[in-house]
Amino acid sequence: MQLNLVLGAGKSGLSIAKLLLEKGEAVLIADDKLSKLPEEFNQYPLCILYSRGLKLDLAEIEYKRVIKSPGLPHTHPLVDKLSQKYFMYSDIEIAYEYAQDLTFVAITGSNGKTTVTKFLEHIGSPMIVSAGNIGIPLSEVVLNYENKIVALELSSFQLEGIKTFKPKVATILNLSPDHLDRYYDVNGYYNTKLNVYKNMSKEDTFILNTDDIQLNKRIKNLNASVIEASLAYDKEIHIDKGIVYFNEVELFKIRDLKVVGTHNIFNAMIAASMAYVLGIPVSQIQKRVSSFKGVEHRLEFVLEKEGVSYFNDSKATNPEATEVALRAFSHNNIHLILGGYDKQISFDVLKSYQDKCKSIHAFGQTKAKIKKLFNEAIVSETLDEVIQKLSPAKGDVVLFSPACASYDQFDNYEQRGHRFKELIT
Ligand code: UMA
Repeated sequence: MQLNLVLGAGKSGLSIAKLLLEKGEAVLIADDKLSKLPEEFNQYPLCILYSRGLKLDLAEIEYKRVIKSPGLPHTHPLVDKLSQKYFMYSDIEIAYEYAQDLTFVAITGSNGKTTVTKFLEHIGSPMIVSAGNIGIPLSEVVLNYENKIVALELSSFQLEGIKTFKPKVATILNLSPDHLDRYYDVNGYYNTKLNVYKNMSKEDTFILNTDDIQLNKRIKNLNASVIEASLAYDKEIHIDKGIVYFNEVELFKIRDLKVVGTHNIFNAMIAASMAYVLGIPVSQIQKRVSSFKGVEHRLEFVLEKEGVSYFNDSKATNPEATEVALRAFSHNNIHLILGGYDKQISFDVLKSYQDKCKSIHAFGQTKAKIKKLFNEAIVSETLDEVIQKLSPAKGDVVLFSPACASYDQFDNYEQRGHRFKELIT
C-alpha cells in the first residue's frame, strides 16, 4: 500500500490526514513541532507520525502523493527537495477529489475574502456552509456534509497546490501586494490567485470586479462565463440610486445594510450576486443581506440601543486598521475607544480623524500616549471603566477600534471583543 505524505500537522494537515484515513488510505504525517498525534488518530492503524520532523530523509521514501500545509513555504529544504519529484498538493485539491454532491463557490483576493465568505454563508444558510482559509479545513466539510454549497475562502497558499479544483462560481475580489515574504515578486503572488479559475468552463460563472486595475490587467485564459461588477459603472452588477442590481433584478438597498463602509457595499454586492447565481430566492437575499452584522470583531455591528449604534472592531490591532474603520463612517458623531498593549508604534495617523469624533476614550497600557496625542481624550484604566464613562446621544456611533494589541489586559482580540459586547448589552 502506498503512503500519502502530509507535511505539517496544523488544522489543514490533521484534517486532510483524517479524511484520507477515513477513505482507507495510509498516511505518514510529519511536523517539526508535533511529537504526538491527537488521541482520535489512535483508531487508524494506517497512520504514522514521523517523529523526527520535516527532515530531508523523508524524501528517500516513495509516496502516492505529497500534501503540503499552506503555511509551509517552498523554500523549506524538504519541500524544495520533494517538489523536484512530486506535485505539492494542497489539502483543498485532495478534499475536492473526495467531495461528493458538494457545489463550490471560491472566494479569493487580497482583502475582504473572509467577509464575503461569511456574508454568502449568512445569505444562503443552511444550504451554504463556509470553509477554507476562514479557519475550517475543507476536509472537515467533506467528511460531514452532502448536498451543500460550500463558500470556500481560498488563500494564495492554498491555490498553489490545486490541479483539478473547479468551482461553479468564483471571484477574485481584488489584488494588492501581500505575502511578499513567500513570493519572488508581486507577480508570483498575483498569478497564484489566477489559479482559482484555471479549470472553470462556460457553464461556470466568474464574477469580475472591473474596478480593480491590477486584476483586469492580468486576467487571461478565462473560460468561465463572466459577470461584471462595479461600484461606479453600469455593469451587470451595479448600483443605481442606492440600489444594487443584477441586470434588472433588485438585489438590495444600500441603506438596509448593517455593515458600513464602501468596501462592505462591494462585499455585499458580490456575496448577494453569488447567491443569486446559485439560485437563492431574491426575497431571501434581500432579507438576509440586511441582517448580516459583519464578521465578528471586524467592524462588526453589534446593536442599536436608544438610537446609538455600537460597532466592535477589536481586530483593529494597529492604527492603520482603526483608520479604515474611521473612514467607513461619514458623520462626525463617533465615540472612539482606543488603547491596549504598547507595541511602541505611533498613533499619529489617527490625528486627522479627530474632527469625526465627539469623544475619544483611552485605556490600557497606551492610554498616556493617546492622551498626549488627543488632549481631550478621556482616560480610563480598563475597558469596563470606559463603558461606564460613555455618554453618547441618539444618532451617535460608539466605535471600539483600539488600534492596539490586547495582551496588556486580555488573552487575545477575540476575548477583548467579547468583553466589549458583554459590557454594552
Ligand atoms: N510547520 C512545520 N515546519 C515549518 C512550518 C510549519 O512543521 O517550518 C507545521 C507547524 O508546526 C504546524 C503546521 O505546520 O503544526 C501549521 O501549518 P499551517 O501554517 O499551514 O497552518 P494550519 O493550521 O494548517 O492553517 C492553515 C491556514 N494557515 C496558513 O495558511 C498560514 C489557515 O489560515 C487556515 O484557516 C487553515 O489552514 C484551514 O484551512 C490562516 C492564515 O493565516 C488563518 N492564512 C493566511 C492569511 O489569511 O493571510 C494565508
